[in-house]
Amino acid sequence: MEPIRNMGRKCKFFEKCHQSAVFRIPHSNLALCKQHFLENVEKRVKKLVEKKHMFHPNRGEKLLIAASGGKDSQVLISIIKTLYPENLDIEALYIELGIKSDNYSVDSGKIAKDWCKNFDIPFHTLNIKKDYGINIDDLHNLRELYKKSHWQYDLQAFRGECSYCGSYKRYNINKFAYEHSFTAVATGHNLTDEATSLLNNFLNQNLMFLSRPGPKSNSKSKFLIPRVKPLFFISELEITMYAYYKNIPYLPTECPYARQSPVNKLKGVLLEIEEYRKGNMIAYTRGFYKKLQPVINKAYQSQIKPEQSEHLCSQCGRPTFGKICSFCKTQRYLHKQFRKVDEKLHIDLIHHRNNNKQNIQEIH
Ligand code: Q46
Ligand code: ZN
Ligand code: ZN
Repeated sequence: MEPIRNMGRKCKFFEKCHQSAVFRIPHSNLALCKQHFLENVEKRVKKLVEKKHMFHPNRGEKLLIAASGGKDSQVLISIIKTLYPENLDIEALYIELGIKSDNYSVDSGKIAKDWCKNFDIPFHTLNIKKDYGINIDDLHNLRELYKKSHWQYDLQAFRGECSYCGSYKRYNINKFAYEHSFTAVATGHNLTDEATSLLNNFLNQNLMFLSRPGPKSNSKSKFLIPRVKPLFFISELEITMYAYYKNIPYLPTECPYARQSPVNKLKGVLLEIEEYRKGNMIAYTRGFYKKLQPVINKAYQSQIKPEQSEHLCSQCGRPTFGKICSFCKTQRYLHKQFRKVDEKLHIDLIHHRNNNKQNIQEIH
């Protein structure tokens, strides 16, 4: 979708509307006025929710929304409450990541909380520093220390703040949803994010990620609560404009670590392609999930050996293919790294000598 520069154009909504058009949807080349643009976005979200059976009102289902204070989750909350004002039990979970730069975590938590309060949505917060002794700033400080200390091996093994952050969020949102009997978890992932991660997975030839279904997860494990992405086919620009026209508050500042993420550069490439191939992003994402994903999924499933079938992690009790799940493995590894820094350089980056001693002992 692109903003229309020539404001003299009329809305093309079934030729019935005589308002000035404000946007053109690239894949249908439809120019729409503000009201019909908002309705168009809501209609497309509703269609996907129903087609994929993401959640249903009046069936006693409990939906957990992953709230971040960013535009995607703020718009998601607004659209869901517009489409399903009642008869759907909704709560929100905010993960406090401990990002201090620009007051990022504090401000985003406040915006998310206020927005939920506006709709009477119960709001929960989970603080990763309290639960695991590490937050995202600690991880960033660890990376900076690797650089200064010329610990090349450790620096190369460091996956990046966003990768660790994503795993904290995924693991904890699912754990919370399971422990509190939610029937689905909704996240604000948009088309631009999805197309970008698709391209990234192509380039990395990551069969496991490429085999995953798009807008709704399909795990058969009772421990994994279905994850749904109602904004899957709504672009980032559409979401920004939806927020603008509906006066939806969101944190305008970007997370300081987003800029360093290599995936962010791929997003720039896709947006450039979109400039000269209008509608490319949605066509390529739709096409992939319709034609290629089923083939890749079949090929990937045939590679899984019987002994890789699902067990429960010996440490946290969550489902895993090994003895210990990847989240617990990562926790062990990270705590080991922080201890190494402490022992070699006498720098107690996460204060684990005092505050988190019990947590560390549990992990080791
Ligand atoms: S919050 Fe976390 Fe994002 Fe910040 S560290 Fe990266 S993943 S950019 S959505
Ligand atoms: Zn119109
Ligand atoms: Zn585990």
